[in-house]
Amino acid sequence: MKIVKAQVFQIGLPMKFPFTTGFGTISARESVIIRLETDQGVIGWGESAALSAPIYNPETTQTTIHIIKDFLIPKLLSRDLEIEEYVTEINSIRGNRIAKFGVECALWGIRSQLENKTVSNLLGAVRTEIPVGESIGIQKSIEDTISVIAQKLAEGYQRIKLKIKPGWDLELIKSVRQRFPDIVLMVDANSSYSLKDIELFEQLDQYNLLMIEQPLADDDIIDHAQIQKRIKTPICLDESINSVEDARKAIELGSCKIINVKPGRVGGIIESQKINALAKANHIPLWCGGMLETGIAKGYNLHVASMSEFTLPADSSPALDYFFDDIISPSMVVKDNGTITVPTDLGLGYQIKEDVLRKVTVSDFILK
Ligand code: OSB
Ligand code: MG
Repeated sequence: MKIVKAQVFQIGLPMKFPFTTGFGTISARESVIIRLETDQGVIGWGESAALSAPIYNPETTQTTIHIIKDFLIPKLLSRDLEIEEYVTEINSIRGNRIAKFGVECALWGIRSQLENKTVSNLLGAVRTEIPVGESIGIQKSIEDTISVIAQKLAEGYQRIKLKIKPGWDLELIKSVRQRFPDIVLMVDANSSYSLKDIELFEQLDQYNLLMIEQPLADDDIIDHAQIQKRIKTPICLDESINSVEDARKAIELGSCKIINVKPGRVGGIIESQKINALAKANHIPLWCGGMLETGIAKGYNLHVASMSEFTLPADSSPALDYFFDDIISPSMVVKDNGTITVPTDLGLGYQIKEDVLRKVTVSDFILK
């Protein structure tokens, strides 16, 4: 496919409520939307949804724009590359995986239309409905948390993930378990603890948690293995896994029993496919994470989550849960059975509401 035009939009979305985690609070969301066009006029959309500040991983809105504009798009323009060739080409660019993912998604959107198959089918989908869970940020009180949980269970979500940080952990989980003894419950620490906190994790081990996500440093796979040895609850890695190679090493070291695959964090759909194959060979369950993206990145995430090893509920709340505007149509819906249907249309699988995109665009540019 020959890309002859790229347009990049920096967008700003106010949030309905602030989202607080161990790394800080997100109260407005920036993101970067990519539109690629081929010489035949086929259009593909993608999204690079780094946070505004490098508090989750090292990328930011501005670094993704820089990398997309100065390194990724120039590799594509007016050449005739298949997605696999593009991915090989950009191997020489280190890191910056969320930036790479956004561009790769737009290429998959185009391939889907050229081959007349949904992205999910191109990936060898095994499921048409993705089970979903809700990720609940740090609230003002345990009582508030309990009422948000009750609301999300009523909306059909299959599992509840609570963000924890030092001082907002054991009491919280104890109270939530008393109130909801049987729900599928997990915690995400977003790297806010160290090995000195091992006793806390030993205590959390009694609450029948589905998993403990990323308790230790964002770049660690050594100390996590120490914790995993001491507890039955599976450790799940998020921030620490940036590639299939990271995943292989973490599995070999025993650093985790579950992996949260965020296709953006690992740098693309092809990398996610490789992690799916690795997980299959090693019997490691996967699930697709999210990071408050718009429906564009979340849409591709649904296609990724249709692959075989993504057996655990995804973080895939519809954008309208967090934002006042939705860029895609139709909006995603969580059905009563706690799933979201994988879109069956070609490309992203949803239409882009270009009027809404224009409304939320802060700046944009075109490369030809
Ligand atoms: O660690 O999973 C995370 C949001 C921003 C950054 C990191 C994370 C999150 C979430 C929200 O937990 C998940 C979602 O998009 O539903
Ligand atoms: Mg996480």
